[in-house]
Amino acid sequence: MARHEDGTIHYSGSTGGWGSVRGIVEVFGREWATPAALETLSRQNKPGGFMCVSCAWTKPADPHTFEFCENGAKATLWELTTRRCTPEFFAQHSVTELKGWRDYDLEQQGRLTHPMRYDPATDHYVPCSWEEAFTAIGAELKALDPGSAVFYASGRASLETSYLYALFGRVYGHNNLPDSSNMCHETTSVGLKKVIGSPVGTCVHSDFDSCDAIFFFGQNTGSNSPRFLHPLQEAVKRGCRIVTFNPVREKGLESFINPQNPLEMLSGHATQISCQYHQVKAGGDIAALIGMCKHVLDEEDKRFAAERRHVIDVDFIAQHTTGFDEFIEKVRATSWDEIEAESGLTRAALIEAAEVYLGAERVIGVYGMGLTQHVHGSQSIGCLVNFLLLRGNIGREGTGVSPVRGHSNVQGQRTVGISEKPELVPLDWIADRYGFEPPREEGLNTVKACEKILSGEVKAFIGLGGNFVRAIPEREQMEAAWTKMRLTVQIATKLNRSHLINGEVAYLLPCLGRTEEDEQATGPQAVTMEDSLSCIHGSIGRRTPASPDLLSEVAIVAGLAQATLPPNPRLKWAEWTADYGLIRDEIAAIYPEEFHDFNARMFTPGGFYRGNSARERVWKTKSGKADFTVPTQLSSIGVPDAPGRYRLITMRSNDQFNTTIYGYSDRLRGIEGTRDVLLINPREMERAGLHEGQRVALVSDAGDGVHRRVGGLKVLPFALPDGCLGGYYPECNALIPLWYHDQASKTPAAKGVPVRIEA
Ligand SMILES: Nc1nc2c(c(=O)[nH]1)N[C@H]1C(S)=C(S)[C@@H](COP(=O)(O)OP(=O)(O)OC[C@H]3O[C@@H](n4cnc5c(=O)[nH]c(N)nc54)[C@H](O)[C@@H]3O)O[C@H]1N2
Ligand SMILES: Nc1nc2c(c(=O)[nH]1)N[C@H]1C(S)=C(S)[C@@H](COP(=O)(O)OP(=O)(O)OC[C@H]3O[C@@H](n4cnc5c(=O)[nH]c(N)nc54)[C@H](O)[C@@H]3O)O[C@H]1N2
Ligand SMILES: [Mo]
Repeated sequence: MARHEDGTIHYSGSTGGWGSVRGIVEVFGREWATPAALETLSRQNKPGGFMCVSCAWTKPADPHTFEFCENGAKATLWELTTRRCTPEFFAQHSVTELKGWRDYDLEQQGRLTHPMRYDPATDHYVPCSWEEAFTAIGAELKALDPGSAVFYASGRASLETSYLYALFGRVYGHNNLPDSSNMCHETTSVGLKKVIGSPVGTCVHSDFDSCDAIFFFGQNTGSNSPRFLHPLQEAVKRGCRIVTFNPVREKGLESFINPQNPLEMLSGHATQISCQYHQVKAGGDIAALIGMCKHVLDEEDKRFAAERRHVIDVDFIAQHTTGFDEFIEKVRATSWDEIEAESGLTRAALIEAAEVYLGAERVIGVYGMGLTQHVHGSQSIGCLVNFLLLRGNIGREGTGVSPVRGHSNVQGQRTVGISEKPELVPLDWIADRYGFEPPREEGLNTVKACEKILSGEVKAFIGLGGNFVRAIPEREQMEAAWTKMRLTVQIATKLNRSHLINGEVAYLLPCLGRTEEDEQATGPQAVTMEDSLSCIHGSIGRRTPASPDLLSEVAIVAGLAQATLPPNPRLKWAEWTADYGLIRDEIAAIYPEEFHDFNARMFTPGGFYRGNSARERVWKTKSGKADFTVPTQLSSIGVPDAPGRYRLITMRSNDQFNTTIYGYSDRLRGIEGTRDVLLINPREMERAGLHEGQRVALVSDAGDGVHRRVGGLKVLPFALPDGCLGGYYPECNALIPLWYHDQASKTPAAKGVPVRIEA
């Protein structure tokens, strides 16, 4: 374990490099290097190959020999594992027993092989036929009020599956279609849409080839979208400057050795990624952005007075924006003292950052969960947009705002209708095409679904992938309420905790993974997904399925729909299952602008771009312009500071994909062997009277009187700003109140959770 001078731990290597290769070997041993696995990996993220099941970063038209990263390889190998979780396994272990297992050990059992039904008499899962499962689930759904059922999607399933899933929900009679996006970039879908009229980022791949500066807020590229390090490295090499705001010094944003480059690997020569790294306080981004805007406006005043020259883009502001005057009034009225206190950064540091901005013709703003998972996350996004608008940095080549999405098709699921917000879906067209009246009232998002599960109003839950119970806040209350539901159905590849917290009637339906051959009546099928930069890619699995008893996600959704809905000749569930090209025709008919000639274009190298109005400076906002917005406060934290109260950041390690824990090595942060840790800086340790290695508990300090606690955490000195703590997601989710979420979008505020330490 490497140490800084002050005793804080860190990783002394670079991101990428040999460490990333060792990372794969450590998790998969020799299993990873079999010819079949290597063959599969060599087709990852390439035209004609399959699209990675890990992150949503874009897949270039000219891929590397191995267009994958350490974590993409782990995700693929995780699906390719030779281990199987069979009916015999379930016969040996009761559900109650399995509830005591770690998340890691549950998924270690390997791929699910048979459809299973929960048998309450024995407390075991028992095998059943697909026919039996569909019929029973259909009968349950038919007996319920459709408004009391929730159809969740986790962001991985293809556009084809997602389209059918949303259609199934609407014909059945609800818009209760929450998505993992509700815990993730919903803040973007709502916050960015409000100010620039686009719910997704405006950048395309070539923007990263021509930008002069990138401002990075709360996105951990090295662990969560490592392939993005390649364009970043290339950008730095041609002189682009990267300025990072993150409470944690994430290794990937510091330095990178490209594992695909033999010279770099042998020489150990790393590229320094960020030229400035600002350890902003958790929730301090609004203040940091206002500080930088303040310096830009000061310079505008100075240089205009001295040289009659503008540093802000006055023409763009006049022609394309609203709200500028109110915004600058707010900026001028905000003192540097307040900015320093709320951001935890000095005026000098913020001026240094703003100088990079002023020196750059073309600037991109990148962000991730560090902005979205806060109570005032939408306002942080608004402020990032304010900052970019000042110099016309949206809607020009080499500029833009670029949220980095999570799951490999999470953005696409929203594009093709998985949404609880009816106004985002062309319901009239759907009504017309299929001859039914779709529900028009707003459906339940994740937080609202949880509220109604707690109150008993939601009686059925279907999960298209994911591990909902583990991913949401308020773990204890939610787990208790979950078992009161009448019906729970989980469509999954591997066993996880959500499968063990089941309703009265419960089914576990195992599906094909994306790497596997999907053979249907008309032959092998391909599927499609949309990446973070709005490009659509075809994907073909070629591996032999993990078990002959698996069905594809399309077949499962269609099977459930057929068993539930009255016959309607326009809903061709069987034909669609036989030929996914017909589903793509349906998508093209409902979304012609984005998906015309879908079948012909799906294998375009690099994907086909579905377009973005804001990129063209067409603003689909209420005002018809891009809106400057005035934040209502400088901190994005939802409860005021108090003595002994800390802001807990729930983090992902380099050895996990969301709730899937690959192993216990967070190599890039130097944390090894355990995830039960509390990260805290040495000054705060001293103030709190803690010593390294001591076991402590975190308790909720949200002021609502509810007792929430996570114990057994080992104190580790770590370079964090004062007042901030670090812990892992999902272990710390029990500490997040359900009501603690972004004000505009209800995205749980997992990055600024109010807690106290109990020694
Ligand atoms: N290997 C791997 N890849 C993944 C995932 C995974 O779990 N593992 N998950 C996928 C999913 S679904 C998603 S959404 C993405 C998530 O990818 P990211 O958006 O990177 O999400 P996180 O790792 O949760 O946290 C992001 C960063 O925000 C920083 N941060 C915390 N609070 C603040 C703050 O107040 N301000 C600022 N500026 N920064 C802050 C944290 O230190 C961290 O570096 O990754 C996707 N890719
Ligand atoms: N505290 C805290 N909480 C968070 C976050 C945080 O940063 N902090 N992040 C939030 C975010 S960004 C997200 S996206 C959510 C994630 O929430 P989810 O998307 O619900 O969770 P995952 O862990 O991605 O789901 C993993 C499971 O998906 C199943 N699976 C894997 N591949 C497939 C497949 O191809 N098909 C099907 N049907 N199933 C499959 C496997 O059974 C696996 O166990 O968590 C959120 N919760
Ligand atoms: Mo996510």
